[in-house]
Amino acid sequence: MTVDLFGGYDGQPLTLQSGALVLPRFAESRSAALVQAIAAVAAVAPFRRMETPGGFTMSAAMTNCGPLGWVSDRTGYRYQTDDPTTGKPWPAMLSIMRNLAMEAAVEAGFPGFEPDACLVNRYQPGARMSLHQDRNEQDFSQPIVSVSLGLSMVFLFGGLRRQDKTQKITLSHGDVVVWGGPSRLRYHGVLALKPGSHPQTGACRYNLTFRRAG
Ligand code: MD3
Ligand code: FE
Repeated sequence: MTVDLFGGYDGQPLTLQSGALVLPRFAESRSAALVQAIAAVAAVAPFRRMETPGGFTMSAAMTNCGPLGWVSDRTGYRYQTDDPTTGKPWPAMLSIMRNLAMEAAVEAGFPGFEPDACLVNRYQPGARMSLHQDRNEQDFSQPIVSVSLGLSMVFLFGGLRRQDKTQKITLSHGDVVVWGGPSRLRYHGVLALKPGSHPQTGACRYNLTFRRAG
């Protein structure tokens, strides 16, 4: 896709591996509104650092919006309709978020994608995410769409086994990636965020991941 001068998106899609498509700066023209939407979500469902089943506290802070939200605690990983911190349903997925995810999925050849969960990760300096698979969702034929905002971070993209070789990719403000097909279950993670400052997000990076969880 090419959009006019003011639409913003000018990057050429880049295939990392079969099913994994980077849309450089696809979200850039909407980034200020997306950062505002994150603040609105966090005003209802605050960012929190979740505990893992193994008893560690994750270094990234998280919240969710949409009908389902991803949670982790000592009993495991799952999606649920209510925020365990507030006892209330997760806030709605704002249309600016959902529309972006659906448009990116169309670009990548997944026209039926209708996300029911948006996990919002917030990384401050030193925060990271170790190599893992996303497999708490019901239907692996549906992709995951990720949106990076703020500071850049080095992303690790591996194979279907934890020990497979990983590829390093820098993901920057406004970049969108669609992870589907044969890449849907690849291992992935992010290296520790380096200190810095971004005009829209300050000292952090946000990552939105849109999922069809239920
Ligand atoms: C590849 N988040 O929330 S986004 C996660 O930057 C997660 O916050 C990272 O991994 C972040 O689960 C990476 C990129 C991403 C998301 C989901 C994937 C890559 C993926 C699912 C399958 C394969
Ligand atoms: Fe993941």
